[in-house]
Amino acid sequence: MSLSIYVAVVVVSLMVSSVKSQFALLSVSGDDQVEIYHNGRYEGGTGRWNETKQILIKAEEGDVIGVVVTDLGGGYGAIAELDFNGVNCITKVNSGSWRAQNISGALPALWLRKSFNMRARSWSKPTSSNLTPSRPGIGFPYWTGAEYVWATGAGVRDKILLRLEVSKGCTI
Ligand SMILES: [Ca+2]
Repeated sequence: MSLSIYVAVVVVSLMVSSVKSQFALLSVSGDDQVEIYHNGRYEGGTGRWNETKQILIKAEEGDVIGVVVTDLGGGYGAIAELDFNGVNCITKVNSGSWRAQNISGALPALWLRKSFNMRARSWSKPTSSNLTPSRPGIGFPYWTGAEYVWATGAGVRDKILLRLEVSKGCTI
């Protein structure tokens, strides 16, 4: 392949990929510790209840955002928001596109895969966290309307999972 054809192929490939995917800003805070995954890849996290992690990711529809939140006692809660395609996909009590599940022991297999079926495994809309102080995460974009949430059946010193399937039509 000549250099000019090679360059043309690379340019077209980049154009196609830029149409399919775009940069999205993910913001997460949790009481007490957070781990963030994008399509199964670890993207960072926080170690304290009042920290906020913001990550710029290259996302497209169907991608999976997974968040593991661990409470170590006292107040508990998690809040997340993905700014994708001009839509703020926010965590909200009994609403929105994020799904939650409490967890004890090992993480469920394949939960970070696109093919994972949340409905078949009883993932539900996030519930209220009644033990989170008002807006503790420093620097979180609260203006988006995101709320601190938790998961059904989880209490103090528990671990929950939050999962979002990225979509242009993210419901809030
Ligand atoms: Ca706590």
